[in-house]
Amino acid sequence: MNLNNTLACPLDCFDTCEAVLSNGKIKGNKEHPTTKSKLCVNFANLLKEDFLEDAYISNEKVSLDKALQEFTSKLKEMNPEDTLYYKGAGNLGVMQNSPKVFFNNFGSILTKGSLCEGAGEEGINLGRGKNVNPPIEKLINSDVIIVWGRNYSITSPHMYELTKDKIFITIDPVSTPIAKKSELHLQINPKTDHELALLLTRFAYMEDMEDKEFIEQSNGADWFFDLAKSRPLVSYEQTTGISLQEITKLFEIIKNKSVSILLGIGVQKYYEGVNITRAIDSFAGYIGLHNKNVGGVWYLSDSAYSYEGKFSVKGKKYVPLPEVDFSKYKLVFIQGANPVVSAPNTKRVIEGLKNTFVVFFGTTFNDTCEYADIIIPATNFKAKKDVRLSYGHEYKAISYDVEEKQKNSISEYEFSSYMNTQFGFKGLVDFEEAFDYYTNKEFVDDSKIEKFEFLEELEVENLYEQKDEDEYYLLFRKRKNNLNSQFKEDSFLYINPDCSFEENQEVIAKSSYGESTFIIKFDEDIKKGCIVLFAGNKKANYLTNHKSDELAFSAMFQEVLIRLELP
Ligand SMILES: Nc1nc2c(c(=O)[nH]1)N[C@H]1C(S)=C(S)[C@@H](COP(=O)(O)OP(=O)(O)OC[C@H]3O[C@@H](n4cnc5c(=O)[nH]c(N)nc54)[C@H](O)[C@@H]3O)O[C@H]1N2
Ligand SMILES: Nc1nc2c(c(=O)[nH]1)N[C@H]1C(S)=C(S)[C@@H](COP(=O)(O)OP(=O)(O)OC[C@H]3O[C@@H](n4cnc5c(=O)[nH]c(N)nc54)[C@H](O)[C@@H]3O)O[C@H]1N2
Ligand code: SF4
Ligand SMILES: [Mo]
Repeated sequence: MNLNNTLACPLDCFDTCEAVLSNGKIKGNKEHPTTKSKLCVNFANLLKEDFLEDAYISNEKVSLDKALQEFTSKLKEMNPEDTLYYKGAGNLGVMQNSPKVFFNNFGSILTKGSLCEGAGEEGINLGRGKNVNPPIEKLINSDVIIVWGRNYSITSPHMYELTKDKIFITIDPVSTPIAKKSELHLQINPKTDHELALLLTRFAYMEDMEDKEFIEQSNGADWFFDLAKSRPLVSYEQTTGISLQEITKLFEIIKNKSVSILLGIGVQKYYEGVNITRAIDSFAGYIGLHNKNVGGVWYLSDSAYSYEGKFSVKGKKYVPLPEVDFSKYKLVFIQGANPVVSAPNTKRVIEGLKNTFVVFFGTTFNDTCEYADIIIPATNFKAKKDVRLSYGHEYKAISYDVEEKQKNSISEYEFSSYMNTQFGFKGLVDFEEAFDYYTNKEFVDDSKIEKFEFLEELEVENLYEQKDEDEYYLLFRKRKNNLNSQFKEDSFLYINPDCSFEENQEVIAKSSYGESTFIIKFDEDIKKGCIVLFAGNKKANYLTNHKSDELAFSAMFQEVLIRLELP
């Protein structure tokens, strides 16, 4: 294999596929351990993407140099504290982190927390002391895979391909494609996963399935078990929507089997998302899934855990990402993000962007560009070298520049170097040094948990207690044909046909944060009482809350109830 013709898929996705350019064609690299087969629709869409070829100042096309000069002089007028650096997940290559070094040198406000996996990550951290997945071999070798709040076959199709012959159990309010392939589907009520984890823990005890050795070496298992004992078993049936017969069936399936849990972001998009996730990981600890030769729990792991951060900074001031109020700054720099669609509380986001000077740095003209005063085109992934680490498994993907960059574009690294020079700041770590480091650093298995800390206290404000009969839970899912707000979105509102509305009818959806109109589509796979919107739906976030969760500065897109009305 020619070593310098691979391409890493830059998209925010568990699989972190590697492509290869051969005979002028870009296709999946069969030699990459997790990619193997062909790439997905989103990658195909990315190859066809209309990348920005011009810079803009106040909607006028200008050269890249002009835009950079304008930005530099604008920034020179600013008090650093009045500027914000906002980075999204448009490209997950490690070099994307280089602009943060410049903005930190300058003294801009940075963001902390996440719109994505943050609450769950903190839940895992609090139990394990880190968020590292076991090697994927342990997943491939397990007998049973419990898919918990994750749309497994859609959001990680290549990982799924490696494990498709397993016995699956799915825990999800929606009958997802993986739920349909499962031996057992627990169609749980939203935001009751912590209760299910406690119920399962009770059953595990009754079935003599606790891992005494692991419990002995950990802290707090007694407290955790007390939490599980604190309610009568049958009371969980009503709240979780899952019968004790179904739980019995689950234990029949996993008894004497090696078990893995694939945890997704569905369980943690709530105010108490940290502790809900921690309850699940504690159940896993209780039955001994951690630190074994086979099986374990996989979440969206900290992909850079064992790496030195070549571009890491210690900022002076951070704001929580979901809560960003753009209007508070005189200038905001938005890189690789589309907050007009992806951030919570769209009305607030748009008002904020209208009241500040917006600089957008990205590859495409997205919804956020409508509010940009300066647009700086970023070089597309085929024309810049980078390395992608994976949050799904331990294999990385390497990208070489196999194409000329689009005109008037600049890579993130070049941009940062340019800006550092303009301001006389010290340079970045050498590009080739960073690239070689990330490319060549060998995998070390850091997943062993030294001392597990079980969840000892749990207080959750239950949505089911707040919900009126005519209100709906709001669920979000990722979709096969788009990647968050990238590529063509699906703007319908999906609901179980057993409702008082008609298909194709227009409805106004209202929450306490805002409202928006949608066209209804029926879907029997959705649990009654829930509505589903796909991530990337341009109107979705008119309904969502911009406050952070309890502990992790993470967004809580599903901490909301919806009323539907006719216009
Ligand atoms: N094709 C495609 N792939 C993607 C993406 C994409 O947009 N498109 N996005 C990427 C990104 S950014 C991420 S973060 C990952 C996310 O990957 P996943 O974690 O698989 O994300 P979702 O599709 O949101 O799946 C969440 C699942 O949780 C369910 N769910 C919702 N609420 C609850 C609940 O309260 N309890 C339980 N048990 N389940 C619940 C939903 O019905 C849904 O099936 O996927 C990545 N991969
Ligand atoms: N309601 C609701 N909202 C959600 C979600 C949900 O499930 N429901 N999911 C959340 C999740 S999990 C995530 S991860 C976020 C994602 O939200 P964002 O981080 O905003 O990501 P995208 O919407 O994919 O927008 C990425 C943009 O990055 C730009 N881009 C692409 N490649 C490059 C590049 O190489 N360089 C630069 N500079 N720019 C590039 C493109 O212009 C693209 O428009 O959305 C969150 N928002
Ligand atoms: S499955 Fe994910 S990583 Fe692989 S090509 Fe598609 S978007 Fe990229
Ligand atoms: Mo995400």
